[in-house]
Amino acid sequence: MINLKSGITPTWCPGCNNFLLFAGIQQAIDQLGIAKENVVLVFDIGCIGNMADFFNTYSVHSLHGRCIPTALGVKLANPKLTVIAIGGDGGVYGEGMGHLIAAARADAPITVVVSDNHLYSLTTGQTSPTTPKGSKTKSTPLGSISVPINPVSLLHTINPDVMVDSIDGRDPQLITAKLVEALKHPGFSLLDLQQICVTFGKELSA
Ligand SMILES: Cc1ncc(C[n+]2csc(CCOP(=O)(O)OP(=O)(O)O)c2C)c(N)n1
Ligand code: SF4
Ligand SMILES: [Mg+2]
Repeated sequence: MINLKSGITPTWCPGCNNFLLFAGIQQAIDQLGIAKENVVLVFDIGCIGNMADFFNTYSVHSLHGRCIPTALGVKLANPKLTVIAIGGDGGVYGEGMGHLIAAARADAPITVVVSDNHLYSLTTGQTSPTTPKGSKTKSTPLGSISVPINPVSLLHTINPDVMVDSIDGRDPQLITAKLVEALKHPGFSLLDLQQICVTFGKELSA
């Protein structure tokens, strides 16, 4: 199998679901036979963004909420590249929501992968756009008052042509299979991985 690891030991908490995504991205690239030099991974900020250090592919560790426009810039510069934007629910559905809508409207040919753990985890567990209503978090100690967004119905409303799926982010085989599907899709694709932050997610409502 192609070696895409930098050799730096991941700093995620033991049991963090991001380990599964890390393996899934490598397996999907390997299964598709994409040469390492033709892949660019663009990371957002957060626990998920720290994955930038653990790959030895061409990659960018961008700003919070800005993995999508950065990925689009890379794709525009060289359309032959396989460009994957990887971010969290806070980055993609919160600070980066405007960019997500613009990319979906344009059916931009990139793949976005969201580690959707329903929290701002790197900053120790504040509410995010997908936090279930009523959940007690560090920023909503009495329970979140907002309705969570549903990325699948939201994106299908914006553009029915985009490929969007929300799956169990704790199922390694499904992650790889769906990533392969998303990377084969010619237009915009988004894979939302439903995760649980094992450190800060214990009090989230079901
Ligand atoms: C522009 C900007 N705003 C805020 C922050 C602070 N910040 C760093 S990580 C983070 C939360 C990340 O949450 P998410 O995107 O869901 O990723 P996770 O840590 O859950 O993987 C925030 C608010 C920042 N680094 N940059
Ligand atoms: S705080 Fe949560 S999301 Fe961040 S590394 Fe730990 S388990 Fe993973
Ligand atoms: Mg998050």
